Amino acid sequence: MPEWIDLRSDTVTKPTPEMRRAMAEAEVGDDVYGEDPTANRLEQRAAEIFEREAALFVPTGSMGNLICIRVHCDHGHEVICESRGHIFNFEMASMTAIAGCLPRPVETSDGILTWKHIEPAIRPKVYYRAQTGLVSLENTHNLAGGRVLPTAVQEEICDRAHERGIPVHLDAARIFNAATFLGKSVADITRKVDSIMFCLSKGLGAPVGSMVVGSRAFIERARVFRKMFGGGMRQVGVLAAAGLVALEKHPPLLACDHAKAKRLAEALAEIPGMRLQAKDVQTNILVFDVSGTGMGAADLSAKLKERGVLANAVDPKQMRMVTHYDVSEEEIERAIRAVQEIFAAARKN
Ligand code: TLP
Repeated sequence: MPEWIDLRSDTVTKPTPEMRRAMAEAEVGDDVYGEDPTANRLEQRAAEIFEREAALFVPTGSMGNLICIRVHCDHGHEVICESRGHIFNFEMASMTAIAGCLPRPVETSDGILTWKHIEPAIRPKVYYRAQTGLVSLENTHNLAGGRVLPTAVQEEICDRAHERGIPVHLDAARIFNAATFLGKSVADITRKVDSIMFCLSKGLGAPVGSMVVGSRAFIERARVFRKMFGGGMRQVGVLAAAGLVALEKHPPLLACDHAKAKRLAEALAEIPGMRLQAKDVQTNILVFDVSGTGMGAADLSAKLKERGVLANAVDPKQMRMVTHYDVSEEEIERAIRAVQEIFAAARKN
């Protein structure tokens, strides 16, 4: 296999030697009986770090989000989310197919849902209208280019939604990236939401796994639905051990990923027709419109692949590039040169 420079996602990160060692040496037990000491330790540490009562290890972020939706909502409830949100676009319509809920997507210009967007989408409390069961937020917002949800905006949403008896879930897949950008703790930036799902297997680098965090009562119910959805795992400590290394050691590394994304954005922004502002890049994701260059996103993706760089088109016009610890600064420079060469060649033709 050639050595790819893989900018498709931070999900591609491989476990570090320290993670592999921890996995090999993990103490394990049957977690369905609550007897896996490593999984229990990971759950306890996640709860402590988020300053909540309890946490639950789940196989994927998608299952974590689905579990939270199912705990909060009944069949027939509506879930308000941002129209480019992951739960609406990339989770196999599971909130409908499995949790029996109807997504109520709301469009924003920049991915940042505010109470002004949400309030008109709430259903009136009359028996002949489906009821709003949940507001689901995303921080950082993946398809909005890793954008960080300002804490004050999120807290206002929580206060207003709670006044109406509506809970708020946070798809916090990349919450450590948001915390790094804001220079705050993850506990401080998630204080008012009712449930949190964050991923160990993205920028934090664990091979598998996400966490659901919330009150003890919430997590007890989440454990029931995890089992119902087929996610009750047995000697899962081998995975939790890598998750513990990710959680304890990797958050400080994310600032480096952000610097690499900024550098990439600055260089790409110089290419004529590329719609991208380096100042808008806050974390480790770039989503940018290439159509002004005269080249489609799929075409650029294919040309990059010929030069050893992997990056996905998210639609005919937009590309996504994601930085992570398995792409070095030197590889970022090589990726930049590849893009520059592609456009220089295109201009000659
Ligand atoms: N995102 C993946 C793809 O599914 C798009 C990626 O490469 O970015 N919430 C958010 C905000 C996510 O970005 C993702 C994964 C998930 C949830 C789901 O996590 P997994 O992949 O563990 O189910």
